[in-house]
Amino acid sequence: MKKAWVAILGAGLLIGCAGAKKAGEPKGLKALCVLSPTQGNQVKGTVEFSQEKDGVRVVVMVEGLTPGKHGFHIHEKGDCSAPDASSAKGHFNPAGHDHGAPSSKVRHAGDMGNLKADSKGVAKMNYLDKHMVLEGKGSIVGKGIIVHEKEDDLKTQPTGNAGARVACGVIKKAK
Ligand SMILES: [Cu+2]
Ligand SMILES: [Zn+2]
Repeated sequence: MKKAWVAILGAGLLIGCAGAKKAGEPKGLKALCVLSPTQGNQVKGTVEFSQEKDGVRVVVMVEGLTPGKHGFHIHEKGDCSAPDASSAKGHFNPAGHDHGAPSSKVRHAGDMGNLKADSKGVAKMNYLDKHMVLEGKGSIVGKGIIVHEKEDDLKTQPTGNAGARVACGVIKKAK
């Protein structure tokens, strides 16, 4: 009897989700990523993405950093299972471009440049990204986000030479 109820509840939830998906307008798309520390680090935070008319608004809040700049990218795998987050693999690069700055015409879709931490180790960033998309081909949903130990020099291929990975998270679709 209990099993039957679970099955009915499960079917109801599935129908509910399918309905919600259909009703969503592209301009209302949002995604969220919670960043957790890799082994031996204390860096954590959140990244919110929301579709705007001219691009994707990226709002970041990270703490536990050393003061200064830290490379900040979307990586190709939404997999933070390795203690050093190497499981997230390389920069998300569906177009096969070179690494660059967020403002570059040619860059990886995942190149978000650097976070700049203040003397308390807190970094906040809010910018409009014209390369990333939240649905369809090249969508960032399901990909990983990495915060690095060092500054991204925005030039060195293919990583920006930003060093170790101090925090990792997976981008999930949000309502
Ligand atoms: Cu990276
Ligand atoms: Zn890159």
